[in-house]
Amino acid sequence: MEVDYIWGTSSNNVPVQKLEQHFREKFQSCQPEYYVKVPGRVNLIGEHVDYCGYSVFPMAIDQCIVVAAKRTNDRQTVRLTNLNSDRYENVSQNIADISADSLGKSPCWSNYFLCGVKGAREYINESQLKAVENIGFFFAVTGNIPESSGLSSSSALVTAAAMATLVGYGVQIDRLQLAEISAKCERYIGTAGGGMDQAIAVNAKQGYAARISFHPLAVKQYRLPSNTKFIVAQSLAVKNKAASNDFNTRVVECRLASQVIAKRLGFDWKQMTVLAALQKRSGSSHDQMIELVHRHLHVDGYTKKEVCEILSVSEDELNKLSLTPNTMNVTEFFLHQRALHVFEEAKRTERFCELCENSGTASELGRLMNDSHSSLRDLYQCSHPDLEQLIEICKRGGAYGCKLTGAGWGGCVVVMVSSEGADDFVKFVKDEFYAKRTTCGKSVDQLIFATNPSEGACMYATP
Ligand code: ADP
Ligand code: NG1
Ligand code: MG
Repeated sequence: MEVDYIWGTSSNNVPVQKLEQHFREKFQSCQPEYYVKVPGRVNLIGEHVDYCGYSVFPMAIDQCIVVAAKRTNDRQTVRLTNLNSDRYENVSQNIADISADSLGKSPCWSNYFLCGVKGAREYINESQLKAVENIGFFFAVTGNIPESSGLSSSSALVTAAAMATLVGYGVQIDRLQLAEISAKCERYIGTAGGGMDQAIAVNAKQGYAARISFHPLAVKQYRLPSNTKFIVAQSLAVKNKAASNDFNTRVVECRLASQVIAKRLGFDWKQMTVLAALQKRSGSSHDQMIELVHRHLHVDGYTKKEVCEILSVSEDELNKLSLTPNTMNVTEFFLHQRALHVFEEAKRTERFCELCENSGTASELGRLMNDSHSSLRDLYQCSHPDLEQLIEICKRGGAYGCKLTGAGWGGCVVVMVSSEGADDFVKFVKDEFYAKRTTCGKSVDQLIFATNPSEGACMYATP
């Protein structure tokens, strides 16, 4: 069938024919009307800074989520199925009843999808909503992005759902807007992400990595050094970001760091919800911000009581102004370490972009990736012992640079190697890391692979 032809048939691509067959089995022998495909991503540098307002530098990967879709007359009902039906249950949901409260209750797969459906509906205006009120959907989903591994399977799923819904409603949207609504609606699942994943998933261009900046969202495409390759390797430790408060604790620590420094500087601290806003308000360079961290934030953890005293607010006010529902019970906040990571990482990301623009060497770029990782491990404390072993092996294997990618606490590393040394490098890591572990039935080639910058989201209408 043509879809397979259009999207290629390499081992990295998803089984679209099987998806179509599954669609027909589940949905009364109907054929899909259209398909939407959204890729995962790997972030080369700029980790845990997007939600602070700083630029990031990701590229899309081949692995993706694919949704097969058809509009129905079944008034406002979404019927949702997954090719992997052992793992992901079928769901039938009235569209008008999707609420933020219900989505935030459980990070189950269908709730990620329904976040996207809700996001799409929030984007369209009253009269458009009226025009589509009799439309329901059949959706069948599959994907091959390793899950909960920092390659952004969640955002590919949410974005694909938003896009499939808008396509079905016949609503036009530009790519930057689609990225913004997808970032916003993924927050219904409970994670306070910054928008990198959805922005690259939608705006990636084959052959390019991208510098993504925020407020306003902007994307600039970059070629990567020609004599290098990027390898992605899984640590085999997984972490669902919405199932614990670790991710949101980091978001909140950065917010509190910004607000405490703002208060010390005599600014309106309630407005300073992200560190980049504080930097803009104070008109300082990255280095000057780093000095402010050393001057105004102590290294020991802050209790909630101490933060309240500094900001002169009650605990209830702090909950409302600065915390998320799942961080209100956190007892200790590490403001110095988190803010220091963010300002230094923002500076490294700028430098990485400059080097890419000005023929920087692979060693220079690799050093920045290594420094990023050390900071994520030591200041941001979001690594994992298994991932640290993998990093150590990658360094011994001759990497120019390597770091965890995505949120961390497990997941994947991204490694920069020389093009000619890539095969030997992969073999070395297979022997030293994967040969010594159980890989849960996964082929090693799925666990470590070279990746080229892929194209962003696309759709295909069946004839
Ligand atoms: P990631 O780093 O991959 O974005 P998250 O913890 O943010 O990890 O999200 C992972 C969740 O996304 C999974 O637990 C699952 O609910 C959902 N997901 C990812 N891929 C798929 C898929 N192919 N089918 C269904 N759900 C998926
Ligand atoms: P992953 O690990 O892919 O869920 C998360 C955030 C990003 C970014 C990175 C860390 C979401 C949807 N994604 O990615 O925005 O903050 O961590 O750089 O919250
Ligand atoms: Mg995610």
